Amino acid sequence: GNENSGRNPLILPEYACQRATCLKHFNHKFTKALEILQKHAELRDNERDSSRALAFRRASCVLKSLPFPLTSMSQLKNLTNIGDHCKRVIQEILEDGECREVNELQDDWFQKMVVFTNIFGIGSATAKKWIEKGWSTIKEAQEGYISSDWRVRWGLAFHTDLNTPVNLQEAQYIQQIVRKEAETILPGIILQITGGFRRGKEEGHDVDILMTHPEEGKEVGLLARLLQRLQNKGIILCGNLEKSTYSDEMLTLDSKLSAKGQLDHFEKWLGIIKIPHSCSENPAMDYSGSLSIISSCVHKGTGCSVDNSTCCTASEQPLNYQPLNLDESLDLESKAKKQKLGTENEISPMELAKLDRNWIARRVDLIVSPYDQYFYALVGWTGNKQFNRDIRTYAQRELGMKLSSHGLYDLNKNCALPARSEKEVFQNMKLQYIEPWERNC
Ligand code: DGT
Ligand code: MG
Repeated sequence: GNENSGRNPLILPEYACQRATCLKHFNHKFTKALEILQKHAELRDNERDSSRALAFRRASCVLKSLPFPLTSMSQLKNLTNIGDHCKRVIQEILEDGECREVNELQDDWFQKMVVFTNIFGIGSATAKKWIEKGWSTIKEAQEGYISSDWRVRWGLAFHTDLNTPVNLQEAQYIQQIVRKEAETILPGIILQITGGFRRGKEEGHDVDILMTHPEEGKEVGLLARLLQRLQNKGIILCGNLEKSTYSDEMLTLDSKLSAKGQLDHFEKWLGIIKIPHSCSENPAMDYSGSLSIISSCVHKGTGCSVDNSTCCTASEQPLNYQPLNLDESLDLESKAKKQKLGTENEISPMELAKLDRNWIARRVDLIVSPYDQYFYALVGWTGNKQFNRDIRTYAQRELGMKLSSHGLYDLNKNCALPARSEKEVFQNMKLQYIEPWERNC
């Protein structure tokens, strides 16, 4: 073949959305180090650090795409996105097998920050305050911190559960429960696991499920009804239903949807559910019986619950999901009565976590998209985050288009570009199709 391509396989396209980046690659030694630098910069959390964090991530992403293990600095010559700082780190690892700066970064402060920011609902600002107070363990935070945020109350209480990675079988089990209930409410529904599992990861920190229906408008009201059913089954521990805030002008205007932002305006539920311990042994089995047994106690949040509007454990906000039809309203009424009777049994998340139990708490995100936005939503919710950043930047800089999870807008021609498949999303941006498992930047 072409002499140049044989000898010089080192020219990679600039954007990650133009090349494959897989979970398995040849340069973990280097990418792990660069990602520690990235993480450290993220945790310090100021403006200068966040652009440094991105630079480390971009360099790491390039090395993940290399089709061979890096053995000499000269191999980096034609590669973009690898700055001087990254080069120094790579060189040191090539020479000494490790990098002193990276080793020294992983100090006490870093370790504590990682532990604390891994708690659901805790960001680097709170984590820093805890460290300033002299806290270094989850236990200290559990005993000393009173939060008005339901995520933090449950995140602290169920820290052990939520920090045990979700495996593929658990993800499939959760998908199966959600699918069964969703199909009962809305036959013909399309439902897809997205996030890391769709990219081929075997473990994750949560399960992301995206839903739509091919008939426009049918998806409206689905999520509230679905949550009501899941709640009646006793599966839901807590969560927050966000209404859709989308309107068409957001395709062009909204900075929340920019290359930097990962946010969107879909109706979604972020929460915690419980699944049987045993489900990863046999995900095909129907555990609905055992789940209703598990669900027989009612839970109550701890701390000052000033954010009732966003909290929805069975006892904190029994009427959160506003069912649409009469049947379910009746159902709700009897449920509310039952809950009144059961108030003596209410226990806090912390007490609930300490019970001898046959279930484990899992983080779940449920997202509903209208069908005409679905394939853009699918790309956005498959990620990963760095892939999203890159493909959005590419669209903006190279095409003058605005990409988000809601669609693609051509800023020159002033029109939206619809897509009826994920492949069309890529075609619309003049990109070769990149498979989900090649989006692990
Ligand atoms: P994991 O769960 O640790 O295995 O990692 P991922 O890659 O599944 O990350 P996750 O669960 O935080 O989010 C799934 C993907 O969805 C992620 O690649 C970026 C995207 N994403 C996360 N949150 C939002 C959001 O609020 N809006 C949009 N459009 N995308 C989001
Ligand atoms: Mg995920």
